[in-house]
Amino acid sequence: MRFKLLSVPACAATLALACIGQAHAAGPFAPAAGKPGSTAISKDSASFVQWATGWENYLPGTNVDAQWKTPEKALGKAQGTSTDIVVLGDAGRITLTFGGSIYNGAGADFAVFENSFSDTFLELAFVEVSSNGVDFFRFPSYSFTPAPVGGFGNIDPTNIDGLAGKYRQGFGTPFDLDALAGTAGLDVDNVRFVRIVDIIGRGQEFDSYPASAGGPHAIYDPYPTTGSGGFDLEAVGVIHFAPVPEPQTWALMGVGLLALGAMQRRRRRAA
Ligand SMILES: [Ca+2]
Ligand SMILES: [Ca+2]
Repeated sequence: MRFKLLSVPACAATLALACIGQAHAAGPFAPAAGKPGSTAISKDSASFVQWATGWENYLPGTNVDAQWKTPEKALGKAQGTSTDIVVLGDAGRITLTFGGSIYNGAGADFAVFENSFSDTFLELAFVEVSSNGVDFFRFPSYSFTPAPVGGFGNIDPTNIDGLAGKYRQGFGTPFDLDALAGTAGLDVDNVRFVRIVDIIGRGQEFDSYPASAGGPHAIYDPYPTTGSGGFDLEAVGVIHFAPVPEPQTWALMGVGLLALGAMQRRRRRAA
């Protein structure tokens, strides 16, 4: 389950049962894939009806070797492997498109797949969405990891919410557009762009934890990493999808209609 913002500071009280139930968990959020209460969604889930079909504005950050800079690897179904990825690098980013719109149905609307080989070596990224391709809006996120973790460090997924990279390869981190409902400039029933923004993770990016409760928190993830530094994007799967014809499809249809009209005019003249 996904904890609401107001529930977070109340972990000791209203969530006491949940906390006791996860005696070894450090944080209040959903645990690793396969554990009770996890929000991870398998790449093979029937809930996925579409995968990313296009990309734009791939802007890799530092610490990425050339072999990992193939943005097409983020398209199509998640493979659950370590190598079917485009690497964002430190502070890198990419925008994905879907041949239609993601809409805000019940529960999670899409999920982001990373290639982590374990439940705790987690490289994180912000997730942003846009209806018009210009104005992007970031999902609220929470990071309770208390201190920097080093290049081969581990973080506990129960300390992470609202960030891509929470789960190991083969399992998507879900995002529910409901979290952004009412945002001026965003139509949550017509999201056509998803942008993934790497978090460097040495403490200069911050979560959405409210100042009134002592936030925001610095976000930590394994740093430094090299070669395939930063977020490794494998796929984005869509759960609530409305296909719309791409501009080139409309153009083809227009050409077809014109040709049809010309044929009919020729037939009428011949008759
Ligand atoms: Ca939703
Ligand atoms: Ca990072």
